[in-house]
Amino acid sequence: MSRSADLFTRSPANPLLTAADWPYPVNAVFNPAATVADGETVLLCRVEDRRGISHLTVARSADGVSGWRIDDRPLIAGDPDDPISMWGAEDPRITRMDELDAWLIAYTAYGPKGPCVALAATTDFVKTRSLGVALPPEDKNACLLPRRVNGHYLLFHRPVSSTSGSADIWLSRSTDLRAWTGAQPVLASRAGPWWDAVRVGMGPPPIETDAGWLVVYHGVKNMVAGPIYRVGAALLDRDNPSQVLHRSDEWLLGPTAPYELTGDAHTVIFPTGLVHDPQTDQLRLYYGAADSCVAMATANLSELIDHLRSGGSTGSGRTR
Ligand code: BMA
Repeated sequence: MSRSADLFTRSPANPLLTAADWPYPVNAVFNPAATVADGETVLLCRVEDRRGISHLTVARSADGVSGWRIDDRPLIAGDPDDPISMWGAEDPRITRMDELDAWLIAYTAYGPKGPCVALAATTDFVKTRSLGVALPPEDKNACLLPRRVNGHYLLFHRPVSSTSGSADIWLSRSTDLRAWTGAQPVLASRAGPWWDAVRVGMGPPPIETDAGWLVVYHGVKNMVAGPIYRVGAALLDRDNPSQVLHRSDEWLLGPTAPYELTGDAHTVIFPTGLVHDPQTDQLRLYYGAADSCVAMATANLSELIDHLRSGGSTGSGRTR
């Protein structure tokens, strides 16, 4: 069995994108959604402007590592007159939906009402069609599965309980991508000293494999010096994705590189984009580092699945 610490390898080109690369003045570039379109890697980056408000801008690259071409304007931004999004758009995830011949973007719309889940569709990453608010505050870290399961579109999301304060991964169902019902808990934060005890949230949209849906998620532990955001993984049942088959006990990637340790938020790896190359079986995990820049790490999909099946804990981890 591979050791959990050896599964991911950081790109030698990290950080891939920083504020200094941007074609207009910005404070930070991080938490990128990722997909492949027309043979190119497309990242939809969270860009924090010099007011502190975030929008989402596209960067494209032939190899997913270098030669980035960055749009000179946002693809998605908040509306200064709308209390739902006047504080910006954050933390997107992109799902390719073959059934719709489109990409669906789930992102956090932020305003005085709190963060909520918004959806938009695009066919070209030049213009989008808003599908509105999917889930009201406080909810974020949402992403869609790339296909329907038992006739339903499935949206993973992370509501926060106002009574217990728990912040766990749930899923909801829809037949029209507008009305979301049948919410069910999927994966809970653990407890006590665990690395994912305080909060968990879905990372990129899960990837379908023979062993189940591969989930990459972030977990948070609070330290005296502040929170640490790390990366874990799990496998969900293909036909019933609220069922956790395996979950990594150890984190698979934690902040150790200088660009992950220091930035606007120290000690943060926030995974939001995942691309699989079936030819090489390589996974590219794109993540925000220290809320300041975009970085990437690679892994082998089969090795990751073997690791989860042989060494991950079984069961939902619903410890609260
Ligand atoms: C989360 C989100 C992310 C951010 C992370 C670390 O709550 O707001 O956008 O990257 O915190 O600060």
